[in-house]
Amino acid sequence: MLLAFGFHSKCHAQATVPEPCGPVPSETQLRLQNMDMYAFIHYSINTYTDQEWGFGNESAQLFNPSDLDCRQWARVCKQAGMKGIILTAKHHCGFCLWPSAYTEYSVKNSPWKGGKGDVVRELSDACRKEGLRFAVYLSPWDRNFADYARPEYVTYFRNQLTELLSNYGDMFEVWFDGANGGDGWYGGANEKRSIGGDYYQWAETYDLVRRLQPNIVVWGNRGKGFRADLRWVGTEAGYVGETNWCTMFSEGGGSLEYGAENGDCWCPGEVDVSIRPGWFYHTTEDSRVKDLPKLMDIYYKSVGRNATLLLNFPVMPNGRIHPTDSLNGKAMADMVRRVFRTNLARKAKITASNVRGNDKRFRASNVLDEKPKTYWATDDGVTSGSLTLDFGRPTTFNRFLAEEYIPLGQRVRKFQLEALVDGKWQKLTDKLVENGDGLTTIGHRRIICFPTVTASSLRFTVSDSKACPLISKLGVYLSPE
Ligand code: FUL
Repeated sequence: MLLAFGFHSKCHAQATVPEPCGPVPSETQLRLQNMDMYAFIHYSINTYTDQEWGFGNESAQLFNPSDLDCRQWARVCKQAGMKGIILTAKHHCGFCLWPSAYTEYSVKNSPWKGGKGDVVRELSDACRKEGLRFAVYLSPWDRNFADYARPEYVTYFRNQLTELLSNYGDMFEVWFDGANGGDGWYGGANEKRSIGGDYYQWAETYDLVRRLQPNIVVWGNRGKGFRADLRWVGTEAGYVGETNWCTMFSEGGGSLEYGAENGDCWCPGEVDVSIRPGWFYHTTEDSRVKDLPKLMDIYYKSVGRNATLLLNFPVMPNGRIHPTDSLNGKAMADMVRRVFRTNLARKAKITASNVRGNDKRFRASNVLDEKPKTYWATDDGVTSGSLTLDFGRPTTFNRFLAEEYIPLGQRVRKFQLEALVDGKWQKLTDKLVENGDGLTTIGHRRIICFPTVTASSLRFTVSDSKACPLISKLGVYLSPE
């Protein structure tokens, strides 16, 4: 035994685990990134006034759904593949969907359930029943509150945050919208107000959030020397840059669309987009609900580009989600399931150009074992390398997926894909990007769409990386065109 053991250790190098490269995600950021898709629900007084932004003087009496059903919202979102829901507990108009103790402008002064209702409660319960996670949007701007833009409002804002984060169970995210300041009702003052400097003292406000909900991710503003846990991607049209780093600069700078390769903090992008043109429900948009091809395009340009997808479903005045939104959301989830059900790479023989220390803990086949904690790695200082999948026979496909082991940082700058067709290597390009032959970042997940090809082998080459590449998954799929 002893002899055998000694022999063994001489023949097989024991490579060290790679060092982290640059900033790495926190546990809560990782958990959020693994959710892939979650829903927004926009619902407020706006739903009853056909507006996108209420002025703050609309009567609470207008809030009177005949058939409010949070269980329906949760089912619609679940069927659409969403893992959680973020509710507009308070939008810019200031109306609260829960009976806040700090204002009269809430459901408690509406006819719905005789003023005894609480939408935040009903939806948080429904989410739990459907196995979804729950979260809230609390607008920092409040066009109803008399003291908005004065120090008193910050206390009010934090009191409301405390109510929401204390009384409705675990939340996965809190969303602090950036729209802030301008005209509003402000308790009858009816004027223009603006805020300056660090009005909300975000550092303290974020501390409060984290004290109340240690496992939460904050979406929102940057303070001096720090950023929120997630970033806006600079558009609400449903895409992020094809190059997309999870890193940003905490002091500012870096691109919302592309991230910052040499950033000093982990701040992944979240693609927020509505299934309709508006965030709130408008009958006039019933024929403009995004359809399956558009939703798939959004999926590939968000989840497929190293971001999470936050897809909004507006609620109708009767208190339900429209059937078209529900059907189209479900069609997207069904298609995603169908496309990614069979990973053709799992049937292939895989070889690597370089395996870290020839140590089998870092072998090529780790990318096919469906275990997120195992990965293929090269030796330190080896910042390029390839994995070749030999299918053994002509195989037809049009989608490629790769994932980096991001707990040790995002590394890959550039990669290439080639297919062996009739004995010749052919380059595959990203058909969703103009000039898509230069494939760039991977991160948590990258999906490349290309015209259907029949090949006997596929070669994935990392051509440039910040440090030795760590790849935890490869996938090859055939999608209906
Ligand atoms: C924006 C807001 O002004 C919109 O009304 C909406 O809530 C969207 C998600 O964020 O900035």
